[in-house]
Amino acid sequence: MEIVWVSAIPVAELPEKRDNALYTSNIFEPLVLPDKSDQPQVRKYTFKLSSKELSPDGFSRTCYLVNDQYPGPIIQAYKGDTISVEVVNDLSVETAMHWHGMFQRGTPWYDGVPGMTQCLLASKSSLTYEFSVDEQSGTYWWHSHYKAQYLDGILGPLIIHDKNDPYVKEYDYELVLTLTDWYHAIAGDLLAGLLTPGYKGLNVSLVSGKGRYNCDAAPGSKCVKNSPYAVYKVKKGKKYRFRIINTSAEAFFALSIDSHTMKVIEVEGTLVKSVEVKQIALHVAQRFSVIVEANQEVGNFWIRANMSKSCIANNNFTINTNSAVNYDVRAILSYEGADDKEPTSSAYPDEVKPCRNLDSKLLKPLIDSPCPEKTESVSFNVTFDKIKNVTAAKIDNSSYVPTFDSPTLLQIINDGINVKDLPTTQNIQEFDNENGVVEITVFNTNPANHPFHLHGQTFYLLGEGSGQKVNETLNTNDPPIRDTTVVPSNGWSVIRFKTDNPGVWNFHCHIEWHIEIGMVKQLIVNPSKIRSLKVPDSVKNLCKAQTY
Ligand SMILES: *[C@@H]1O[C@H](CO)[C@@H](O)[C@H](O)[C@H]1NC(C)=O
Ligand SMILES: *[C@@H]1O[C@H](CO)[C@@H](O)[C@H](O)[C@H]1NC(C)=O
Ligand SMILES: *[C@@H]1O[C@H](CO)[C@@H](O)[C@H](O)[C@H]1NC(C)=O
Ligand SMILES: *[C@@H]1O[C@H](CO)[C@@H](O)[C@H](O)[C@H]1NC(C)=O
Ligand SMILES: *[C@@H]1O[C@H](CO)[C@@H](O)[C@H](O)[C@H]1NC(C)=O
Ligand SMILES: *[C@@H]1O[C@H](CO)[C@@H](O)[C@H](O)[C@H]1NC(C)=O
Ligand SMILES: *[C@@H]1O[C@H](CO)[C@@H](O)[C@H](O)[C@H]1NC(C)=O
Ligand SMILES: *[C@@H]1O[C@H](CO)[C@@H](O)[C@H](O)[C@H]1NC(C)=O
Ligand SMILES: [Cu+2]
Repeated sequence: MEIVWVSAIPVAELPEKRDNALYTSNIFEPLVLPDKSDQPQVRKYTFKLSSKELSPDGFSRTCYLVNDQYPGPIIQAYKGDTISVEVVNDLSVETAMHWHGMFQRGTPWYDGVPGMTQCLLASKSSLTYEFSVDEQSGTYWWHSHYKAQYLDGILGPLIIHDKNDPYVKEYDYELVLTLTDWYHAIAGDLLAGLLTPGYKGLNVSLVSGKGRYNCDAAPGSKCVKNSPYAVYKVKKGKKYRFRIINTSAEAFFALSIDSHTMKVIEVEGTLVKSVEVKQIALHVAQRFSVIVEANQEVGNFWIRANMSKSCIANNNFTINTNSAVNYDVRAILSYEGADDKEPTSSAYPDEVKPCRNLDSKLLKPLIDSPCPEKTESVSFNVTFDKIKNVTAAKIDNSSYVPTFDSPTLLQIINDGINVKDLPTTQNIQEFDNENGVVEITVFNTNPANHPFHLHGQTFYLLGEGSGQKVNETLNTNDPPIRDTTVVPSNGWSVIRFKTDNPGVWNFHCHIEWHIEIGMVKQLIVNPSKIRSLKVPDSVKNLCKAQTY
């Protein structure tokens, strides 16, 4: 075997020299942390979006890349800093950038959801997104929030360090690892295909942008065999904090490293009491930090990202899969001084349940955070249906239809519309109590699992179960705090959060195919407060410049 020390694609010439060059490390190298300064800093990045050929799994296709990198540049900042990213759209299509997990308190217009918080960023235009990260630290990511474009390459890690992180002494280096399913067609075409029965789309999976496609399955295509595995180099005796991000469209992953255990310390920005596991479960948009100690004999070990076939619903409602898909996705953990032979290490038996959250009982917040009493409750009922022969996803019998030319947030602020007057296809839920605590129960009446993600805040996950009735005791004492949770097939989940961050917050299933067919709710938090916010002209101007 050839272990290739994979280096990132060189950063293209940037419009001007900014922090990019300093912190956008090669994803396979330990993070180079930004300078620690006593004063909060503005961390400035420029993201140039362009269309390029790339073959991360050997198969060559057109991708949408940021600064010519896949995965895109790693944004890093310290808690308290301001992140400022100039997004320059050199694609021939529109886009919008979402900063996944950022609270955006006071800047809801930078959340990057077209139709809710901004108009689309037209081809050949730019927008600087600027937001502070005062209240949060941890492992996040950024991605396009338009037409599943992140599956074409527009995504990357976003790491907020905490100078007072209590775990910082327990590891020597930090590494970032991303997991994704990968397709050989532009996502926009896949979306169209989704509505065509029997379409076969999913091809392979990637660990940190590297995978291996069986080129024999695609005769006549531009495909190079034995594409190199992703390789993470470690030194014997050292400890590594792996920041793991599931950036896939649909696939569920069970991740393990042969012969090594993983000490989980963070889930989606919240530190947890450390717990040792052999395998972690990652649904769409979920993130973990784990500490891995390089405590074995010098050698090479498989990193296994087992993609569970059973969780990829092979039906008309999702993307279909085919038998040539490689579900056994691998990368390599290679000790310094090891030979260049392929690992011969063997896998642990499965520890996690396919398609489900990692057991919530394992994820106790490090700082005691009992859940506040609720002030109101709502429930959402998720179903699939057909509208004019086309599959639609519905919440409470209504499929969300975005209004790209008049985002809800701007309608409320600029036009002073009454939220209640919005059409039913806007799937609005209003919460106008700034001291409120809302409890949402999501009922899922179909056999697919739905990883629901809430923008603008984290939530307490009080419980989840089977059936159409909440029949288990909810945990209000020490529930996990997350921003994404899997609503189980034919089951329910109960979450709670404080309605103290004014904005229009997207609450949606993160399976791209389900978003696009309407599995979305707009939570309008404190509309009376929203009206007094001042939208920057740069954001308003996007709507004036609309050409679509
Ligand atoms: C790979 O993807 C292409 C394009 O989506 C599809 O036509 C093809 O059937 C897939 N093939 C395999 C073997 O996965
Ligand atoms: C992560 O995994 C789940 C499957 O559990 C998948 O549906 C989801 O889309 C993946 N992607 C992200 C971004 O988390
Ligand atoms: C899925 O599509 C096929 C082909 O059009 C159709 O025969 C079948 O009834 C559909 N199944 C469901 C559950 O809609
Ligand atoms: C891992 O993959 C195997 C083979 O596809 C499957 O049987 C098993 O259920 C998977 N494990 C998990 C936890 O998904
Ligand atoms: C959700 O909607 C479905 C279909 O209309 C219905 O059968 C089910 O009882 C509803 N569930 C709840 C909890 O309201
Ligand atoms: C819907 O699909 C059915 C069965 O394929 C077909 O007979 C009917 O004409 C279609 N209706 C519309 C409005 O396209
Ligand atoms: C769902 O809405 C449709 C109209 O869009 C209506 O005909 C139907 O009765 C509604 N179903 C339920 C369960 O409310
Ligand atoms: C709740 O209901 C589901 C579905 O009917 C059942 O599988 C589960 O065992 C029940 N749980 C309890 C605690 O009764
Ligand atoms: Cu879904």
